[in-house]
Amino acid sequence: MTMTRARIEDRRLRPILDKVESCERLSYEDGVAMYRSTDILSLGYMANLARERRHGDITYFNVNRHINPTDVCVASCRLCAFGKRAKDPHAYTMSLEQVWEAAGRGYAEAVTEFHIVGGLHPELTLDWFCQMIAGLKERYPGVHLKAFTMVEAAYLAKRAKISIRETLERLKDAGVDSMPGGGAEVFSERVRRIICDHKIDGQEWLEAARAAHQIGLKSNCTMLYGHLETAEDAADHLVRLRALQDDTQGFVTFIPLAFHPDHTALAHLPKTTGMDDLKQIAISRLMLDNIPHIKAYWIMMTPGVAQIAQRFGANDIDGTVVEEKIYHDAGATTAQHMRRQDLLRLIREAGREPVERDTSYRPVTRSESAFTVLV
Ligand code: V47
Repeated sequence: MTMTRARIEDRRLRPILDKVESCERLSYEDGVAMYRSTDILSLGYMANLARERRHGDITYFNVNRHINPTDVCVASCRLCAFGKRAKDPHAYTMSLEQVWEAAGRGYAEAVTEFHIVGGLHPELTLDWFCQMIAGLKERYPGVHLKAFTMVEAAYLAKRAKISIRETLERLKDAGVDSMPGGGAEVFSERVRRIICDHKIDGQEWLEAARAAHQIGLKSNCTMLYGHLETAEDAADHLVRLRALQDDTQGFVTFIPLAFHPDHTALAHLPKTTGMDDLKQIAISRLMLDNIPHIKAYWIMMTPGVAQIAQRFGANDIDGTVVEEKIYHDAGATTAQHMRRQDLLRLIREAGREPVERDTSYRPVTRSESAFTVLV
């Protein structure tokens, strides 16, 4: 037995280490065993091995802006504190001009990506969204438009009475460059019935992602954890994402999202702990051997945990995230954006080399003068 193997405290992880060392794919059962384990250092060791094999010391970040054109939503998912009924006096819907104006507010020169998601609005049409996208492209031609979750696209398709593929083609023609990973939650039907019963089911989410990838739209993928899911549900979710990725190679980044219960109908549930968050990052890296990037989203796991995650399997920390709303409505106490210099410090102090990237993970080089606008 090698020294490393002997140091693996949880004996059930030893055969998993053998597989990781020989680059062998882990099984669903391995996933369940890892979720059941509390041997966080061994999980971290293995995940770091896989991470450094692929990415060395690099940690990616980007300079992005979130735009949420509306929080009006016909679904009332118990997991969500963001969506509002149209009648709610606190609900908002931006006009096209307001979206275009919000996109350019501050730091516009530096932003390389707009991350655009919102509620399932009962009246805004596919044409309206295509106009919104085309208007953004016209005004900010150099900015990558990462827009609409699979859930939003499926809803627009249903309302327009056309296929998901045609809907995605229309959005792509209007200027959508790729899609974010939200709305996947956890694929387990049992859990979905409780936390988001108004949403498309797991199979439909995967089929929408397949259609996006088939027409050349890359996307991210996510899993919402820390609510009612079991170890089996979580391992199943990762295995299903991995199977689709084998077919399409369309997923770029996986982002595990910690459930924030405040102001939701599940407010009685406890928040995730540091152990949950780091375990989730490590297991994602180990199970998703065909998805290149694993993101520790600092907004949801706090900058401190996202930093440590860079040694537990993550190779991305998200970005400056100007004006995040979805997590802050659910009680996130992190800032709504982070200064570039603070991101750089977090990454460097984790012993990693920061690389600013665009949405396609191409390095972004900036002149010194450009840094001054990135406070
Ligand atoms: O789809 C909603 C989740 C997602 C809550 O692709 C909640 O680069 C926790 O998908 N507690 C939106 N989570 C965020 C998202 C995302 C974030 C960062 C980067 C990318 C990317 C995607 O947030 C929703 C849902 O899964 N969510 N409410 C809540 N109370």
